[in-house]
Amino acid sequence: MLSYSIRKVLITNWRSANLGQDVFHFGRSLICSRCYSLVAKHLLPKKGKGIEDKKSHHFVDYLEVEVQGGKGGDGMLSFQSLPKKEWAGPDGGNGGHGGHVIFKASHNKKSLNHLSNKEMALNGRKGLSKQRDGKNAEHRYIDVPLGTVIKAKDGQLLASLDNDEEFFIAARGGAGGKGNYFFLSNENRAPAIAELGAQGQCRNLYLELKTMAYAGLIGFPNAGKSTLLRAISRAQPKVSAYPFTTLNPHIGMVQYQDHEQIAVADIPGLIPGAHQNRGLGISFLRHIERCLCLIYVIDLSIEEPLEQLNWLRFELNQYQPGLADRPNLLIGNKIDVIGAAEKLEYLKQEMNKIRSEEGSHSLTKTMPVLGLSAKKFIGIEEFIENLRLMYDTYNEENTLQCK
Ligand SMILES: Nc1nc2c(ncn2[C@@H]2O[C@H](COP(=O)(O)OP(=O)(O)O)[C@@H](O)[C@H]2O)c(=O)[nH]1
Ligand SMILES: [Mg+2]
Repeated sequence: MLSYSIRKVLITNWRSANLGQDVFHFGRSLICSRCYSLVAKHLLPKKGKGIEDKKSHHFVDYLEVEVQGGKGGDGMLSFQSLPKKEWAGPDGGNGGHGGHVIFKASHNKKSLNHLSNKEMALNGRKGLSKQRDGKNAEHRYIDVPLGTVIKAKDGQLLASLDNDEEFFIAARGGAGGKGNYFFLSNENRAPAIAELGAQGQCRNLYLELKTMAYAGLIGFPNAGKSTLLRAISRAQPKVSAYPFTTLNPHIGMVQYQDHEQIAVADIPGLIPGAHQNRGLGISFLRHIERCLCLIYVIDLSIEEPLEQLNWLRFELNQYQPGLADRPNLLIGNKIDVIGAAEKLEYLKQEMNKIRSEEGSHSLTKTMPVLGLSAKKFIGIEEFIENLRLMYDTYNEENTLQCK
């Protein structure tokens, strides 16, 4: 594990370096050429994966939920009768209040998978005779990830839960009804009325995550995004030789020796014309918007990989100007295929031209363009190490900006 100061030196060196000059490989390790220290090594997934693909859970970062507060308990209508006092007066207790539905931010949650389309709180209990009030229902707390944004049906922003334990009352429970003892007065010594409990609030809300993952795998169908995510993490997106095998985003966690974890998302559905809602639609571009950095995955087995890169960048920029220039890493996948190495060289030159243009993120200017084979595990380690370097540099830059 690297100490903070060594890491800082390493990051500064790497940032100021020209392509690949300040980090080199010694055996299977990435070494900084100035301080000769190791970059934190990753931990490839060791535990066996499930046999069935069906078992994999896709990642939910946008959800419509109907929230319903609990109903208040009804008030009791009752009159007391004692052995020597037959008309002892009213004694109906009040009903208990219904529970609220409350969204609470928690660092333990990473996705909205656990939420269902309807979330309800419990009802309050009825009032009883002998002036016994019904029990209030417990509030229903639902944990959501940090950075969850809650919006109303018309798009109005209701809450943004950014800190641990922050909460938002999504639906209020109904108040309990009053029992007839409550209505006892000098004017009315035997009130024969009791209230019903109020209905809980019911509304439709939209929940979305501000940040879905640190890095998103961006590429056209069949580029090998899902294969790559399977190779670097324990996530199990479906892999097949036909387009649209993966229909939902999947998230994998890449783990490192120093306990750092980087979330990487496999985002399917990007095709030419996606920004005009073609294919699986514009919603997939919205997923990309929620990634802090991009990993372009280009298929080196096709005739014109450069064209694929240009299309990808065009689609992203059409959806949101500047999106394609977020900090990024370029990957040429399927390097095992004949003729792929030459295409990769060409791609490197073109990418360097794009990156030298103004507007590109400074972070990516020194990032190498990597060739790998996700299927045959060639170049995976180097990719994971570069991912970590990008992550560290990104954090460093952001802390500097905050100061
Ligand atoms: N030869 C070769 N084939 C690959 C490689 N990576 C993925 N594939 C194949 O490409 C096809 C599409 O892969 P998939 O991961 O589903 O692509 P996705 O649509 O981008 O998620 C599958 O048949 C994979 O086996 C690779 O590195 N080399
Ligand atoms: Mg896929």
